[in-house]
Amino acid sequence: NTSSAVTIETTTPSQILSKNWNVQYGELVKARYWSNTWEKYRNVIVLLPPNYDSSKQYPVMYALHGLNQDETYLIGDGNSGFRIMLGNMINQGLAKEMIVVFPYIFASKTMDQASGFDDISSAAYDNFINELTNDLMPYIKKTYSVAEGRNNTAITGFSMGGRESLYIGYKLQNQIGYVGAIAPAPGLTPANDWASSHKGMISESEFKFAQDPNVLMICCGTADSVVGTFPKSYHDILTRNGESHYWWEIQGSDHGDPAVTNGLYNFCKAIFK
Ligand code: FER
Repeated sequence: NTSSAVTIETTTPSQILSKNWNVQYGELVKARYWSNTWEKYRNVIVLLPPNYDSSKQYPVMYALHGLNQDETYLIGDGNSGFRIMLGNMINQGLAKEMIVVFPYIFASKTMDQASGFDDISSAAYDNFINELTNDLMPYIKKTYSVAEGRNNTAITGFSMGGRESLYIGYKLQNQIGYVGAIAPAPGLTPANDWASSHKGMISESEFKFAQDPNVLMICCGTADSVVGTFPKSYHDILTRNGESHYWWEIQGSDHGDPAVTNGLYNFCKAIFK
C-alpha cells in the first residue's frame, strides 16, 4: 500500500556521496533537551535542510542508532556520509527537503548506556518510544518549523534502532507514515539468537498494520554477522500477514556500511512523496 511505487537501488550511486562545491548542504545542530521522562538532559543532533527557512514547514525523519552506539553514528562527522548524501539528493530532486533528527535512544532513568545484549539494556531501548512522544517530538515541534501528521513523519534506524523503528512505527501508526528498518535486531517478535532469548514486544500475528504505512522498508546485508537472517524473518512475517512492504539485500555487506548508507539512500528517496 504505497502512495507511489519505489524503485530500490541495491547499490548506492557513488556520485551521490561526494561533496560538490556547487551544492548547498544543511546545517548540523548539536543540542540537548530536557527529558521529563528520565529527568535528565538528552543529546540530539538535528540536520536542517539546506537554506532552512522558518516560514516553510518541513517533514521530519527520526533516525535511530544501534546498540552501544550514540546519536553521532548515522550522521558521522557530517563532512562526509549522510549530510552530504542528503544534500545532493535534495539538490538533484531525489529527496524532499526535510529535517532529520538523530536522538540518543538508550532511554533509562538510572543507566546512561547499555550494559550488553541483555534484557535490561533492551528494555531501555524499547523505552525510547516514551521519550520520543513525551519529550523529543514536542521539543522538535517547538524548536523548528515542522509539518505535522503521519504523511510528514518518518522513522528509520539501524539494528537495535531498526527494531525500535519497526516497533515505534507499529505503535504510532496514526502519527508516523513512513517506516524503514536497516538490519533490524531480533526481539520485536519472539526470537532466540546467539545473544539473547527475546520474548518479543508483539506476536508474529500482530505484526500487521491497521493503518498501512505509506512506505514500509526492511533491508540487510547478505553477510551480516550480528543480526543474520532476523531481518529476513521480519520480511517473511509481514509477507505471511499480507502487509505490503519493500525488502532487499545489500550484496556482501556486514553489519554496517554499505548496508546502512544504502538503506538510508533508498528510504530518503521514498519518503514524503
Ligand atoms: C540481539 C542481537 C543484536 C540483540 C541486539 C542486537 C538485544 C543489536 C545489535 C546492534 O544494534 O548492532 O539479540 O538483543
